[in-house]
Order: sequence, then structure tokens, then C-alpha cells
Amino acid sequence: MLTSPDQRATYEVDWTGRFRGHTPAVVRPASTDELVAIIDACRRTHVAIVPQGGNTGLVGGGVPLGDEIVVSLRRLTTVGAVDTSARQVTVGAGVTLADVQNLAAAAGLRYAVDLSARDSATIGGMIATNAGGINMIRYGGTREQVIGVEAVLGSGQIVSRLGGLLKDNTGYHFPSLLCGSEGTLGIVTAARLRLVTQHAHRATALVAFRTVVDAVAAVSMWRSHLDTLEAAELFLDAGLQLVCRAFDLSPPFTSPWPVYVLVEAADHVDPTEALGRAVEASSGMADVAVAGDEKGRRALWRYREDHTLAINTLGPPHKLDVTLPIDRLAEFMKVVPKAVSEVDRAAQTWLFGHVGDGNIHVNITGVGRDDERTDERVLTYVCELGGSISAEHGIGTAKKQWLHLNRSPAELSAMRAIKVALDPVNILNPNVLFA
Ligand code: FAD
Ligand code: 2HG
Ligand code: ZN
Repeated sequence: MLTSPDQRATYEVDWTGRFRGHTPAVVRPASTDELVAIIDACRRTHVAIVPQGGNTGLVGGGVPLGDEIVVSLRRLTTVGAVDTSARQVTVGAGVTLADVQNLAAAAGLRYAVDLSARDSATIGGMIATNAGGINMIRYGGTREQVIGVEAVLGSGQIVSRLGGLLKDNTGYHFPSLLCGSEGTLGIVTAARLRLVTQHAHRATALVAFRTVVDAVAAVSMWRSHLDTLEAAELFLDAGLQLVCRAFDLSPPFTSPWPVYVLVEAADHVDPTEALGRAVEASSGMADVAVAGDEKGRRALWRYREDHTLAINTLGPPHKLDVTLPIDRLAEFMKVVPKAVSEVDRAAQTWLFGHVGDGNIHVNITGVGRDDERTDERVLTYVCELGGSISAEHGIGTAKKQWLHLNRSPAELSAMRAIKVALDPVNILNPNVLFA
């Protein structure tokens, strides 16, 4: 248990610096039994808990904004042997994504979800947020990878199904329920994960376009022609310039273009030619840079992955992670910056994201930490277009006041009923998800 201000400090503030709270103590169980004891004590004394993994969450859900105690799961780092015939592995909730990726690679396999916070994000946190990431278009998100979970519910009971059965229709499916539950129903202690093929060949290109409409149309075309497509990530020239300035990188092209899509395919045979043909067939394509080797690939990915870090150099942003129906995406990207500056002329909008699955990250800088007028404008507009106010980061505390825009009264009441059943004393993340 950590109680001194120095020890608590990094657990009390989120990755962006926007959400800062206070905790009387950080408790760090090393086993499921220790966690049960913590939950029992909190239930008896009505002390609220914020579960925390790698603290890379971006919706203020993992920090103690209401003086909760923080239960850090980072010591739950047991890893099982990779079962290569079942293509599965069991890991503790505190194991980082990078460690799971390395474990799978050492066995000739791969963990299908990837995101740039891989060195810190934990499997427990990724399950709690149902993390999406850059390979969703090929493999799905976290929910699709979780075959079984072990968790301690708010009631203090342990649910554990780590046997690895792929077919198991015996009632409610706890892995699905806990994926995306944001620490409000139970604390995940371990998970049985699906692993996928590690392809020997990979082709990566950065494609420049003249318009967002062209870029979105090209991605849809690539998706229907290339089964090997793993990633299609969009960013704009303003974001690219910011990343280049922040990290002193040279731009990828001699002249700038309005829109860029980073595209990657992987296969047992070299997919470069097939990818090249698909890219060349795209209308509105202005230029293309192809990675020749792993070093070149990493260099291209930096332009996309470093957006989050670069935007943070401008001060804590407001992060709105949304999905749109694909046919409304281009319209949304055109309208949103104008709509934001109509609300606040000092605000600057940054748009980038996982265009293949319709997920755009709207980052807004230059607005006050607690001034939520621009958030409200964007999220209302998303819902008018039939989109979701959270594609992959969750609702957390940041977006809970707008959950009703996406969920009907009947859905909200069913969700609350589940919460009450599994966490009857309301000790697990009481400030998250529900307004
Ligand atoms: P934390 O931040 O510690 O917690 C997140 C939430 O889960 C909180 O509500 C917390 O209470 C709860 N929680 C944590 N551990 C547990 C547990 N064991 N049991 C129950 N509840 C728990 N997200 C994406 O989806 N896709 C991306 O591409 C992506 N890229 C990112 C890039 C960067 C640079 C950063 C900083 C973040 C990114 N994220 C992305 C967001 C973040 O990495 C994910 O939400 C991740 O799943 C959080 O994992 P964590 O271990 O850091 O969780
Ligand atoms: C990403 O896709 C992450 O890079 C972070 O989900 C998005 O910084 C963001 O808003
Ligand atoms: Zn993302």
C-alpha cells in the first residue's frame, strides 16, 4: 500500500494531464485472494475503488477523481505457457500488451490487438475498455480476442472461466460482459487470450490524397479487394506537420498533401505487389511512400502513432473518440473543425484515426480544461449522423453526461440493473460510465 504523496503522484493523474484527482492510498494486490480481501474490506466500509492498470486510458476512468482508493493491478503479471495447438495463452491482468505480443511472437504467433501505448497498457485495462487499436479491420477488437476471464466482482465473488473452450453456450458470457465494462462490474485478474497467425511478410505504404472523400473511398475499395489488409490509418497535413515539428522529423513527401492514409497488409507471401495494385487503382491518389524494410516501416508509423504525443505538447487536449457510419465520415471531418471554432474561436481541432472502421479521434486544443462546450457540440453532431460517442476509449468520467445521446432509457436502465446486481454496494468505479 502506497500512501505518501510522492508514491501516489503518478496514480493520481491521467496520461494527458487533464484529469487530476486525489487518493488516500494506492493498494497493489499480488494475487486474486489479496484482491478479494481488499474488495471485502471496501464493501464493509463503503470505500470506493478505482481499478488501474497502465494508466494510459484517455477518458478519465482510471484516476481517483472522487477520492477513491486506487487498486493497481500491475503486480498481477503471471504468464502461462503459450498453447500453440489451441493458439491461446493465459496472462495476469497486469501484463502489458507489449509483453503479450513478445510472448506470442516467441511461440511463432501474434496477439491481434495493437496500439501505440503497448509498453504500458495492460491486458486488464484493455479488457475493461474493450480497446480497439490499429488492426481492428482484420481481427476485431479486444472482445474478439478474450476467450475467458477471471474477475473479482463488486460482490466479492470470483468468476473464473479460463479453460479455453471456444464453444461454451452455457448462459451469460462473462468475457463479453466485462469487455468494455470500465471497471464498474468487476476487477479483471487474468484472461485467456486468442492468438493469431504471425505472417512472414508485411507491406506498408503512406498514401497521400487530395481530399478526404477520395481517401475514404480508397480505403473502402482496398478493404473489399485485399483480404490481407491489416491497417488503414488516416491523418491530415496539420497533424503531420505538428508531429514533424514536435519530434524533429523530416516530412515523408517533398510537397505536402491534404490527407494521408497509412496502409499495411500482411500475408504468408509478399503482399507488396497486391497492395501496390490496389493503391494505384485509387482515384485522387497524389503520392505514395513505400517502406522498404522494418526501419522504413517504423518511420512511416511514427507519423501516425506520434499524433497523441505531439498533441499533448500543446497542453491537455479534450479527446473525443467517435465512430461514424462510413458514408458520413467525410462530411463529418469537413464540418467538425468549423463547428468547433464557431463555439470557441481559440479552439483548434485535430482529426486522425482508424478510418477503416469509421473511428475518428477528434482532439481539441486551446480550450479550458473544464470548458465542455466544444465537446457537447461535437458529440451531439456525431449522434445526429448516426455515430457513437465512444469508438474505443470508453465513456469514463469524461463522457458520462452524454451517454444518453447513444443509449435509450431502456438500455440505461438494464445497464444500471446489471451494475447493481454485480456491485451491490457501488464501490467499483462509481464515478465512471453513469451520470
Ligand atoms: P487504465 O488506463 O489503467 O484504465 C482504463 C480503465 O480500465 C479505467 O476505467 C480503469 O478503472 C479500468 N481498469 C484498468 N484495469 C482494470 C482491471 N484489471 N479490471 C477492471 N478494470 C480495470 N485505446 C484504444 O482502444 N486504441 C488505441 O489505438 C489506443 N491508443 C493509445 C495510444 C496512446 C499513446 C495512449 C496514451 C492511449 C491509447 N489508447 C488506445 C487508450 C488506452 O491505451 C487503452 O484504453 C487501454 O486499454 C488502457 O489500458 P490501461 O492498462 O492503461 O488501463
Ligand atoms: C490512437 O489511435 C489512440 O492513436 C489515441 O486511440 C487517440 O490521442 C488520441 O486521441
Ligand atoms: Zn485509436
